[in-house]
Amino acid sequence: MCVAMILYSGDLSPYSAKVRMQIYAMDVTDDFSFELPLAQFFSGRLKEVSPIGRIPILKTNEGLIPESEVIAEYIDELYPERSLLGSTPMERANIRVLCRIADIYLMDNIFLALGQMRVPEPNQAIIELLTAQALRGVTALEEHLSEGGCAAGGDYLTRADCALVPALYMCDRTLPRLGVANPVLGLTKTEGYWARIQQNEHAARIIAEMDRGLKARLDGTEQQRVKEAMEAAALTER
Ligand SMILES: N[C@@H](CCC(=O)N[C@@H](CS)C(=O)NCC(=O)O)C(=O)O
Repeated sequence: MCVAMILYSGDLSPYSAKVRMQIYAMDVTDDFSFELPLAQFFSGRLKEVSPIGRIPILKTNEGLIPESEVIAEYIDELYPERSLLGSTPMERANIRVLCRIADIYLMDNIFLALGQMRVPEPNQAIIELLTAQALRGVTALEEHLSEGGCAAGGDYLTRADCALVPALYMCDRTLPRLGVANPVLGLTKTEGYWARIQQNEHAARIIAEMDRGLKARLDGTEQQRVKEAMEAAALTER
């Protein structure tokens, strides 16, 4: 299978990082290119590309696919011999539960809470409501994670690892920026898993990309690139 697909994706976007890790782990990177339409993304005009207006978005020769979990399923189905979804119905159910914990209970809540860092007067009640939900998600993760090995057990990566690496990155490096300590600390299985999975080459690659994105956001490089992209877009629109 050789299809030229474009993944609209950002370094720091956890939902994008999840899909990139899957592509790296399935060893199908040559079939994809990775881009971010900076001017559209940062001016809230990504809806011109896809109605949901959020990354990741996968552009295939059949059309556009939004939503990281739907893209992940699509990629798994494109390369069934390399699928990262387990081999029995119960394994697949377990992997999907871990993916949902990562997405819905961790990433969604932390990502929404982060929005308060961009407003002039952050609302502490909103931050507390959302981070409490993330903490509850981590407690559930502790129960669902496998003891040792990868997230769903064994030594092989699954989509659960691809979703959990960016989610746990946010717990580790993002939540503290909101004044909340990493909730994973002290949870035996989750803390051990996070230490272990960072040694995996695909996880390490994603973490390095997210670090690069965080650095660019904090040191002003990202803002400068966005400004240049906006100026270039304004020139072509004239
Ligand atoms: N449920 C979506 C969430 C995607 C999402 O929120 N992406 C963020 C970047 S991490 C985004 O594009 N935000 C732009 C916005 O909120 O306007 C998915 O799983 O793909």
